[in-house]
Amino acid sequence: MLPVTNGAATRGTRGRVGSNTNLRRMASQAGRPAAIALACLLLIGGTSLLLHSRISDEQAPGLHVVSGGGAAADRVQLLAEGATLEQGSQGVRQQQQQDLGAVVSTGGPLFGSNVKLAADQATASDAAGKQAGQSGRDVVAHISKLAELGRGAKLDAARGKSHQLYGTLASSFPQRPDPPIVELSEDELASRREAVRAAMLHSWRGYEKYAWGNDELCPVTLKGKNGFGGLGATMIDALDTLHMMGFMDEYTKAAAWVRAEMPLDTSFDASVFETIIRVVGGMLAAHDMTGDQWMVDRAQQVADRILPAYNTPTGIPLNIINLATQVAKNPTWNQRASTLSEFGTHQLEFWRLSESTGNRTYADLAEGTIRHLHKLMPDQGLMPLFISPTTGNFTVRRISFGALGDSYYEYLLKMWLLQGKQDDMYRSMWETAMDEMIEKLVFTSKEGLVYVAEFDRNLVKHKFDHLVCFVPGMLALGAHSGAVTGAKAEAYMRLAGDLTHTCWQMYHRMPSGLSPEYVTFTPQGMKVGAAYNMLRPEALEAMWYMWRLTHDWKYRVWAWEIFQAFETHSKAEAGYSGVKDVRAAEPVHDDTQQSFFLAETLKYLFLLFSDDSSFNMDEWVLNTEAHPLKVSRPIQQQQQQQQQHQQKQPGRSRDVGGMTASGNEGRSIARR
Ligand code: DMJ
Repeated sequence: MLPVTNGAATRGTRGRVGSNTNLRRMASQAGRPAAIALACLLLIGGTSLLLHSRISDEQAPGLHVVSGGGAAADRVQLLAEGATLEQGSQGVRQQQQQDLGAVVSTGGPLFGSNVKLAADQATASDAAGKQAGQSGRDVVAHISKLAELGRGAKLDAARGKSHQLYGTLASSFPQRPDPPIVELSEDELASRREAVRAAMLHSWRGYEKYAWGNDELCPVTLKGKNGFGGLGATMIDALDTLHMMGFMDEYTKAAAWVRAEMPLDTSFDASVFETIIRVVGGMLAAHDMTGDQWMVDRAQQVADRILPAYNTPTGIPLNIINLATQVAKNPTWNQRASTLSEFGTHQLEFWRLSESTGNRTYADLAEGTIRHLHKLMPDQGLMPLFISPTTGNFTVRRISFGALGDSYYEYLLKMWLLQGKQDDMYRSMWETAMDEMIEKLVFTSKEGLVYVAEFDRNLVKHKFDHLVCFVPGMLALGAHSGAVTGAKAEAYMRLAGDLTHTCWQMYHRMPSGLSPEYVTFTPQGMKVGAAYNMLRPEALEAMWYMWRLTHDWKYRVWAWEIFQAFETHSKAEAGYSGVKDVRAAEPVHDDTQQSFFLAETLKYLFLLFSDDSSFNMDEWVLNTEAHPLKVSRPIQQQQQQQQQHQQKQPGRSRDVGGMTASGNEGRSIARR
């Protein structure tokens, strides 16, 4: 067990969303001169419209899939930015801070929805706050109009290109009536769980029959493929879901493969991030659920092969490592920089591995990178996407809660939770980031959909990845767990609800009922960006957290509709497949069953139709691949709890903290 500090967590007080000070600050940021500057910027800004660019987060080594020709422009831009910043390396940090500061001050007026959100929180008696909010809204309304004109002009210019990229299928979809919200009986809930279990079994059987030991199943051509280092990503990703759902024979067979056959020395350039979240995380979760110590041993063997990636001048790890030769590198397309969402998503797994092995190395290495960011940008929450592992400085100014950025923010909150709320650095970095996100990147579309935009080279990009749908679950978890409290927690919950609604609309408005990979928001409304669907989990993740924390039945209704769309359009002869174009009423399969479909998508669906005792959110934390890890507690608290538990339950074999114990005794998750 790692030593843990016993000091009480201190709570940050800065930037309270609902406070009068903040209202006034927001309103003053929405000042007229800055607003006019921004409008001019938008009107005369660069001609390259990047709304359709996308670099995939699927880090098949060296294979950063680019979807859409716009990504070429994105790369050119990254290279140019990198070059410029390299030249001025001495002033990089200062420059970035100035730039961000400038953007904040000029970007203020556009953040109308944020001002509105803050204004809405003002109490009726708080006339000063209301007045400030109102004047902010007036300025915002004026400037938003100008900005929209600017965006409209650029969109017109880009329209021909967009049609080339995405064909002539309609890309904008009208609202459809919502389904009725009906509460379900226990029997109906049980039958929904059963339907999800059947989907899991269908996915698993396909993998077992045609792709055993491979990373993923090709469910149409009926074969396996390896994109994650050949460690059997699906096998390991599926372990805890099989266990939760009570498929014990299948679990046992898969676990035996992990123990005896998982190959560690295939010469394959593996993504460090994917290997940690899927393979190391999957085995640690299996350990935490069953107590099988050899799972930790296997996780450690894999982690040890990855550690050379940390041998850099700054300790910021490289993205890719060959598991056989242990030679690590970064991709060339981003100037050999390391990626925020990748090095920022090792912390949970490495912390838990250190706890389980008694070897601090893993936790210290992973934490070192976050401490580096904290030192580099002590007052800033939003972090750019790429950093040089050699200089330790950022190489771009791009900020995103989607691909390349997402799970860094998730892990700030979850590290605070996993460590038993002991280290306030993580919590306060998370709170600052959330406040900055709300202030700078949250918008409401013309049709009333709330979304989180991206930021790139002094411009806000009104692009919303399906990946960003993890944000509402994270906000709700933060509010529930006390990472923020009072009016701010309420504001976070409100935003979480609004964002979950947008994520739901991304499915509900499509002819197939499946969400595209990303949408853009234009003056004409929500439009499809990249039309494919990869069976991603984030919207269902949001719905699960929101169901659990509000008990509003609409989340179960929405989730069920999404599940039906998977059943209708994604189910293949063996397993489930992604689809190429969600705008088609009968979309074509892409022949890949992503391993996260078993780890995450089906797990969240199962939990959505299970009762609350199925998963204790205070005692378990899900990693970004939905693998449950056990929360650490201060040693005193652990001892007290053990004593109480033994007094109450003398016959019980083992406390696994409210989740599945092997054999499913007591408070089990693994019930139909
Ligand atoms: C998963 O591998 C993880 O959730 C990751 O954080 C993001 N991408 C996929 C799911 O979409």
